[in-house]
Amino acid sequence: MQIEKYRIEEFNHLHSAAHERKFAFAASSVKDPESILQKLIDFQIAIPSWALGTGATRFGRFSGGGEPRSLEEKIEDIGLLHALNRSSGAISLHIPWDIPQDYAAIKALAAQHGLRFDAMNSNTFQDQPGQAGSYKFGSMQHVDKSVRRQAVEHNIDVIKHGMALGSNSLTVWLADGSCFPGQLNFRKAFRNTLESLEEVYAALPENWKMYVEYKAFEPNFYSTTIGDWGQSYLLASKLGPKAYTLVDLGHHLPNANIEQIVALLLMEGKLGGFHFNDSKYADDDLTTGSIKPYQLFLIFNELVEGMDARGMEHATSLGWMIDAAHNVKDPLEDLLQSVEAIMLAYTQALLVNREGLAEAQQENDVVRCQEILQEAFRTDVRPLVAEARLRAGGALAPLGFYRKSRVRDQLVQERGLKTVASGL
Ligand SMILES: [Mn+2]
Repeated sequence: MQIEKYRIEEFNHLHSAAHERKFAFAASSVKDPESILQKLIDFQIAIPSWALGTGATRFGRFSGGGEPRSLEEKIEDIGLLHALNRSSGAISLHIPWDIPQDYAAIKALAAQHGLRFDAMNSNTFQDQPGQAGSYKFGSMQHVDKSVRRQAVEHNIDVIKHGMALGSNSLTVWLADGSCFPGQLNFRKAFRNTLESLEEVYAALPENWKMYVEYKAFEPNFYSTTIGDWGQSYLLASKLGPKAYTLVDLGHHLPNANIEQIVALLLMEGKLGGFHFNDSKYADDDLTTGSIKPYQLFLIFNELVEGMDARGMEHATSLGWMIDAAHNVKDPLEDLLQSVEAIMLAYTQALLVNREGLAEAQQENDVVRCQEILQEAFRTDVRPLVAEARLRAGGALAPLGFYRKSRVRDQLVQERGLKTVASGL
């Protein structure tokens, strides 16, 4: 389905008086609202193709109706999101779940919805039908060279799919590790992984980036071969200038100071991109901003400060992606909430009084430091985000529009009630 522009305009018209009042107030209390609005209009977050169906736990999956049954329908779903919020203008594909049959047709469909192809994701954490070697004991770390070779070739394949679609980055997340002490020689596993990644790196086109994602644990529970930002940073540094660390918010041990990790990686020019989600315990893949919105703000605070210090473009110099999928929400509503939370945290970070903060830090005025950060965090920036969306042609309230126009009911009518999104 497509959402006609006039329906969004009608909806916005109904809400415009209330919005204008709120926006006038919000704009009057911030410095240079026009430049903030432009930054918000430019900022786009890639939607992962695997987040459009209801996610699952190890215990069960409760599929909703009207889920996308093909890559084409996944692109249509992201098109719906982007039509409503104008901030979801990219898709991150997972191979082999989303191998296009016809590149030109898929590119044309994406372009029709205003979407570009963000990072491509490889998969060596599952065995695929007909595959020669098994990843049961790892992929790029594997003791058997032929399994490592298979993993390398798969990643090179993913790069080729990405080149055909106009993507320019590859995200590598490895489930490699061990479940029991003694199972693995850590040094050999790391060296094998480096050697495998070097072969993939050598196949990267000139303008491509490689993101090396880390994760503390799961599916392996004793050791993970790329388990933290140090291991990822080490690999990215050894690989070369096209390799970067990717930070997934859910991939840390409890209470890790993610904002500090972000600040240091940025300082070293090795932060590549993000997988946004939220969590209470570990890799819970919950809606971004649903549990720890202050942490999300603190991360954006470091991002804005660090990118400005290096003269980086906020919108384009890092990869911004969501990586979440869970069991109980309509996936499209969940993604609308996630994108909104990211935009709010970004806006609040833009409001931080940088000079005041630097001065207070210099004077060890701890109280003032906290006041400055929380002044920005507690500002209601929703009217600013809504205004940016309005100017970009989106809906003043994307979730409100989605529910009022019964988008999910229409998707169920089109696709059926018993659908299971392909892939995850
Ligand atoms: Mn991730």
